[in-house]
Amino acid sequence: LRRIPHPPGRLPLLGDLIGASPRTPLQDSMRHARRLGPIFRRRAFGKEFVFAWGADLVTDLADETRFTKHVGLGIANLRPVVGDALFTAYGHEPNWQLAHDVLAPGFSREAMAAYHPMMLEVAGRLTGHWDRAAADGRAVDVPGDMTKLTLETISRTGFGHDFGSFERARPHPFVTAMVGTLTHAQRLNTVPGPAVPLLLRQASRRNAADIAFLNRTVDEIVRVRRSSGGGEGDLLDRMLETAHPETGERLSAQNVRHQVITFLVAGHETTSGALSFALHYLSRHPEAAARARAEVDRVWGDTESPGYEQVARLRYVRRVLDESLRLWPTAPAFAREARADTVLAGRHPMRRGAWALVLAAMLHRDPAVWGDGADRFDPDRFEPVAVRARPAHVFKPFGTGARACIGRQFALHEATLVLGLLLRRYELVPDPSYRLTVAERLTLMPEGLRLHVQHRTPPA
Ligand code: MNH
Repeated sequence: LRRIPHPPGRLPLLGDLIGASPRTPLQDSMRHARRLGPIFRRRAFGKEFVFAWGADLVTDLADETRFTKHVGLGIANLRPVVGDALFTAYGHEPNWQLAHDVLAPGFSREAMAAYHPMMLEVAGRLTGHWDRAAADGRAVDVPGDMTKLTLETISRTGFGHDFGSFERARPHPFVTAMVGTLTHAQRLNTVPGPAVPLLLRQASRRNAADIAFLNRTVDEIVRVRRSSGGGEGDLLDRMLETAHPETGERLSAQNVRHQVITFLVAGHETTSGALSFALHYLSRHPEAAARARAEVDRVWGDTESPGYEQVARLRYVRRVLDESLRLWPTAPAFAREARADTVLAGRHPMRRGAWALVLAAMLHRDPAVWGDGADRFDPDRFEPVAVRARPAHVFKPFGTGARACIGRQFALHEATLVLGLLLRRYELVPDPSYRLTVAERLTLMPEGLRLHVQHRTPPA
């Protein structure tokens, strides 16, 4: 790793990552950030990592002419799982542009409107499940249930596959294997490379088994689709059948496998966390929940199934979601590297290929932008006037530039729809003794969050 030179004394050099908690690297970094300021370094295993979160620094790093996505750390650790699929591809790999161009139409407005009925159907499974919990007076497992919901949503809309998550008492083995590989990728960052075979031998073996399971699951999904002669134009059809509009090139079988795993994982884990944090905040902020509920009642009336257009009109619900993603961006960091020798924010020289990790979770709390009460939940920060008054690059839950999230609209539509449905149907009763604890496995999740749900009106 090349260094960012710095004025002496301005960037304190920290000790090791060893001794830091391997289970919460992001929250560790947030603590350091608060102490050390908008740019800082940490050393680990003779390597040095630069972290940036000040709004002016991130604004500069968002300049696509000088910086681009860096594939490193946790993302590079996922290459054995998903190779050069969209999320993990190096910028120079031809499969990035190919897959991006072939798959982007799968996230157009029209495509999204076509997924909507399926999203509603999956949400119906969730409310069925919560209705039973409400009837029995049982608390619901929020992250567990949101993960079932978002996995079913992406697998059915994207791949025509039903994991049967709501019919299972335990998570589907695909989820267990996925969590295993994510956790492993994160842990690899906390062990020096040469020591991996020694320290993580068993873990590596388990990881290999997890990868094999993911592959088998996906191969079966592809086999079923091929034997059925094609679906109705979902993501899997695009992957299998669509040629690049200009070059006529197609994704290879191995690349399709990697893309399917990527979309199943990227397409549900982060959305599940976003929904879970939003439900936590709604349960703790009855005034926000009341405003959101009033909006749902006004916009949806008592239609059984709100239409595609009626979801985008839930402006306040969307602000609740944005505010939750501000406080806990469920993909909490992304890395940017210099395309050529440059000077970051006019102060820090960077060589070509040098990179910095952007801590979105801290950018979203920079007091220079968000004020002193930046740790407070307040959806009004996302009122249009307030958004217009802020600089462009201070809210980055979906990353930035060409490599920003391809599934952003999908996630926002799904999450807004589900929050609307849940708010309309239930009162969310928090457990007063619950203290928000954030679990990390590359993505963030409120650990152990349970809520009691009660019907707002007696079910018909
Ligand atoms: Mn998503 C990239 C956050 C939902 C598929 N996603 C990214 C990045 C962030 C991100 C941040 C950029 C990472 C980087 O720069 O290294 N994504 C989210 C969040 C949600 C989310 C916070 C939900 C909330 N993502 C989704 C959904 C899908 C998806 C839903 C698919 C249906 N995301 C992707 C893919 C990429 C990506 C694919 C890689 C895009 C690329 O590099 O071209």
